[in-house]
Amino acid sequence: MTVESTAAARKPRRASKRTSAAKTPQSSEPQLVQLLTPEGERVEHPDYSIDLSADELRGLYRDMVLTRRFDAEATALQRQGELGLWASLLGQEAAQIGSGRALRDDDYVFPTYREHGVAWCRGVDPTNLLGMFRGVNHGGWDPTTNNFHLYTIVIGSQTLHATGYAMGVAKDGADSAVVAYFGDGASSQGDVAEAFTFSAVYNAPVVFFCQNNQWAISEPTERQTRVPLYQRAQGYGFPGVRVDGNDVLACLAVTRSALERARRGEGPTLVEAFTYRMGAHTTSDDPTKYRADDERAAWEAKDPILRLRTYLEKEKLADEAFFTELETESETLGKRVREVVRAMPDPEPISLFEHGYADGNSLVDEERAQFAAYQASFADSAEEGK
Ligand SMILES: Cc1ncc(C[n+]2csc(CCOP(=O)(O)OP(=O)(O)O)c2C)c(N)n1
Ligand SMILES: [Mg+2]
Repeated sequence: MTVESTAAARKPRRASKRTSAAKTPQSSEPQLVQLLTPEGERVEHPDYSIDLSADELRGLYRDMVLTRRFDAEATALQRQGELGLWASLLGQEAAQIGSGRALRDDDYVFPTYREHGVAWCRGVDPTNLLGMFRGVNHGGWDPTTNNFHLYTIVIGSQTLHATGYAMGVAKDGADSAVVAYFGDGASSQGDVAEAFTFSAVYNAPVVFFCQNNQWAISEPTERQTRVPLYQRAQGYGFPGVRVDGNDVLACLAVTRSALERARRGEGPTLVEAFTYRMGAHTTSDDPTKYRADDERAAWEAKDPILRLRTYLEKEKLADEAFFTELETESETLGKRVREVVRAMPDPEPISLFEHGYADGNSLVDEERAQFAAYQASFADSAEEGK
């Protein structure tokens, strides 16, 4: 590092309201892998090709629309007090559906807290995602049913879980692969660096899928890295690729290729899906405090759903009836989500102690007993007050 760059790195700089014109390493270079432009034009890439039927293309569109509809419903439910918190995926549908649809059933996924589109692809009922955000359970689904691990909030830790799991897959001699999802902010965590090292030296069949949505709460990506994120992989000895994260076709093709590489025993790949968090970090966040409106407007022009719709319409791969039926299906989904969430019963407080250990634990048993006594003490005092 030069003296100048060290000084620049140390110089305190508040994350100012960034405009779309801001010069960052990410915006100036390099080329993204792209198969569908923001204008809905199909383009070819020398290393990644894809040939999908009209049915498959409509399927990807449907996945993205329904995921966005579910996400909007969850945000509304939080605003109505039905959920404690919600982390929206708005804008990241292509990154999640493209990568999610590249997976085989026997592959295993380690998500963050924002992977609602991937959960959809894994066949997790969307209503199951909401229990944790309503505060009625610690997860809401059995990870072994859909090979989709529970949401992980401790930033970056799931990359280590994924690496360990992938090392186990390799030892079992299976040809399935593992995907670890994480964000641009998570890329600064020590856990991610350790996961990169271990997966590389053990040649683990894992794909690191980083959704660079430009922000880690209020910190822009230029506070996470001096080089484009995908280039980090080079230092660990495995390939990295940057894909247009708003292009569902490119995300599918690139993830498929990385998964195949992992299955062939050639080790990890880092995929950087270059995308944008259109909404707030969570419903507790107010992005108007730290980012400029024109930035969001610039990304709206690259909307992942709109560009596929333009392509489908232009190529006459979907007719009006398809879009109308999908709208009806979306509304039915929204209604079902609302009804199921509102009917979720409050748990017994003592159930807090469940699921920590598969075979029980004496300390947890002791804590459970203490808590039971504490609860009983309320009943006693109510009795005494009579
Ligand atoms: C170890 C740890 N440190 C800090 C936090 C608080 N935190 C929650 S989300 C977040 C930002 C993560 O940003 P990024 O990895 O870019 O993912 P995104 O939320 O943008 O999808 C932080 C710092 C946490 N949950 N865990
Ligand atoms: Mg981020």
